Amino acid sequence: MLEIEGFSFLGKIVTGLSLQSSLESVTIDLKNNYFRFKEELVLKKWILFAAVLCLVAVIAACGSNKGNSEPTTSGVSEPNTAAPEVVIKAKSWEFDKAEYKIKAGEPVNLTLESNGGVHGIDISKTDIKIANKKTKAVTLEAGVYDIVCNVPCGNGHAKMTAKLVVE
Ligand SMILES: [Cu+2]
Repeated sequence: MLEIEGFSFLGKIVTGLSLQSSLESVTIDLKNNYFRFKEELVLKKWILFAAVLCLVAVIAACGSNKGNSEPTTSGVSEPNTAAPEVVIKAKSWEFDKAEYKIKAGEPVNLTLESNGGVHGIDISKTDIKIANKKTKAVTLEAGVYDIVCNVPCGNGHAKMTAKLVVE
């Protein structure tokens, strides 16, 4: 009896030990897995980080490319002999056309001729101003701009507007 009990006691110890060792191995396994999991997570974070960096670089590159490929924005310079000329005729209180058309991204000599009254023009969305009997070479991006008289010229001054269609 005693011996059997001893055996069973031993057996319990043995079982307990093997249980403990198997628990240990499970713990170690879990630990290893946990660390592996953690490593993977760190690796994934780095991959994600690298991917985001690449994306940012690509977007930045696209942005700067776009900036470079765009035609020179609203440039104004002295008359360019090679450029076509568009004459805007003004009188009190109207321009000779409701709409003037020019090409986008290419210099055009814009001339203001006032016949009757003193007028000048501002081109909206730009800082281009042309005084009477003056010519300026302008290069504009596609769009519709307003031409307005910039000289207080009397009753109809506010009505002196026209469109500059750049396409
Ligand atoms: Cu005016």
